[in-house]
Amino acid sequence: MHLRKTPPENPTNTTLDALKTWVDQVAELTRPEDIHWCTGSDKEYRTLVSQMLADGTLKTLNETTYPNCYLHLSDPDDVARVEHLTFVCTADQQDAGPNNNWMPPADGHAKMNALFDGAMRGRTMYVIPYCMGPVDSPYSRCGIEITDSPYVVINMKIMTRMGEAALARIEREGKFVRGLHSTGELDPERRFIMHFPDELSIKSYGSGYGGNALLGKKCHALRIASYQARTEGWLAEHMLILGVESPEGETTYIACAFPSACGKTNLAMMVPPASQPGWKVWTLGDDIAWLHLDEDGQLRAINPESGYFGVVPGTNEKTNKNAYDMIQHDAIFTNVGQTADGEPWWEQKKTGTPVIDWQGRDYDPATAKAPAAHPNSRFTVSAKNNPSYSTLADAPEGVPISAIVFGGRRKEIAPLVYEAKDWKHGVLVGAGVASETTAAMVGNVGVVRRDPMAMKPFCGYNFADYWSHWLSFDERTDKLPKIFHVNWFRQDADGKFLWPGFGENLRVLRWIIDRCEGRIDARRTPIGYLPNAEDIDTSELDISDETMHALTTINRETWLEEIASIGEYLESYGDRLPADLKQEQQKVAEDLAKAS
Ligand code: GTP
Ligand code: SPV
Ligand code: MN
Repeated sequence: MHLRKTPPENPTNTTLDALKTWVDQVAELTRPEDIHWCTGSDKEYRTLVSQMLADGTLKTLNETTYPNCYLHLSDPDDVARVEHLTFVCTADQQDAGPNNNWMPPADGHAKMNALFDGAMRGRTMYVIPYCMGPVDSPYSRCGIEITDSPYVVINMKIMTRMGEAALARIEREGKFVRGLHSTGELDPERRFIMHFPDELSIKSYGSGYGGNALLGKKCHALRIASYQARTEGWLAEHMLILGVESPEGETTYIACAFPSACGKTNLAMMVPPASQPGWKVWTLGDDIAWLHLDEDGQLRAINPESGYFGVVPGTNEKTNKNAYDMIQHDAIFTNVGQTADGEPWWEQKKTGTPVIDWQGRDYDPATAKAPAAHPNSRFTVSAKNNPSYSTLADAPEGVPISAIVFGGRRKEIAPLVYEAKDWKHGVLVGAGVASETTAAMVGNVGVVRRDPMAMKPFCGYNFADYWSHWLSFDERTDKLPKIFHVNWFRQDADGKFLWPGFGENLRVLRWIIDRCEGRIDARRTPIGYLPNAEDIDTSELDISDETMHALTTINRETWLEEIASIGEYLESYGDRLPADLKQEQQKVAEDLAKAS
């Protein structure tokens, strides 16, 4: 039995009774020392940073070369998302589907409430009002995250529209997603990320890591939002949004879904190479897109986030100059190494030498067996730091999407780019996405698994119902975007990438735009339209005709196996699988069998 002290006075003057009551209930359960309602001000951010510098949660980096940059080192057992500990609690298990871990809502609450009982003793409880999307957009949705982690508060300040404006909207609307988070003991045995989509609520305990703890991001903006989006007729997707501006000044907006650590941030802010004069890329978002049909039947996208929580390793002036530049100031680094003069260091940084690793231990590159930065080390930075930031990222109406692009990390099989035959076939292309696993989640790295629409870890309901929802858009408008598939990660027998990637990916985006505009032909094959090799500009690239041939053709035998494997995967969804999707799969299988 706990000795129950009266919880602290809840200092809010919120006009919303439901909110005040919930905060009181959480304080009653978790027993914090203090309650702080976050205003979202810069002063509040600085005060929290000072406090964390004093208690060692944050460390200052070199103040001359990295002004206002801080380093946070996580518990070594808490550096990635934990899919095996992430649950969707719906009344009927079938609604969560085979793609989610499931628990009955009552059991989920009981389990989580036991963990939260007294969890905030001696700590401050922060109440964070946030808005996902521009505060004045009808497409945006709000939430409140209650947490005992000041690290979460400063990250939420960068990643979301956080504070008073969000609270005002919540009070006006009366509706908000309830997220409760505590870092707890950081014990992987006492860690769960639980979602209650019918109640629009989230409970997360035992992790301080990004996707597990910044509840506005994957928990709200994808799992809960995808569930809500289905009933409301829109889509919440794991997609970057970018604008490609041609030398003539025409901008085409594209949304791309790639699995975690498969190149969204890089593509979203790529710098066009010198060989592509006059082309510009504008970033709308790097991780999440909310897509709505407008009154004219045009699909429009907003980015619900306002910052980037990006993979650090691999970032340099050559691969991603915009990201490299934007993290030179006003950034939070999590789990990178450090140089002797207090600069952050990570693999492929190209400058400096690490002397301390991501666990704060002495590091000697000459003898080290492991990287200095954790492979999933991250930066948190405001989107406005990005030199290619598009001001339309704040537009309440979003941007019109001309192309949807799926992709994965595949050594073999998937060509550089192909186009789906139509929307229905495009849904099959998305459902069939497979990718090698990465360090963004706890578990083995490099194992190929199905990751439909890059949403395997994030779809808040049964994938079969999700595909039906995607298919239903075909009946609602005749202006749907074209759907494509790309693969930047094909390798040769020696494990060398066939395609240079990064900024050179613009060449592929140009092919996609040309196809959207009906400017070029392509080869119709059973899996979709493949480019004529000469239609992808390779000027000034050191790439052989044989390599381009390999990248733009398919092997019938391996594709027969691939489509059969996709068929088996779809079958695992049983009766709920939409018949149209099965038909699309069978059509591809038959056409491949007939092709010679
Ligand atoms: P999440 O934030 O986990 O959702 O990841 P993301 O999809 O935004 O991936 P990101 O852009 O951070 O890239 C992850 C890793 O892939 C980094 O180490 C990049 O350097 C590498 N990468 C990105 N684009 C390319 C590419 O075109 N080619 C190759 N070879 N590697 C790439
Ligand atoms: C991902 O894993 O897809 C990320 C990082 O974008 S996290 O916020 O941890 O989800
Ligand atoms: Mn992501």
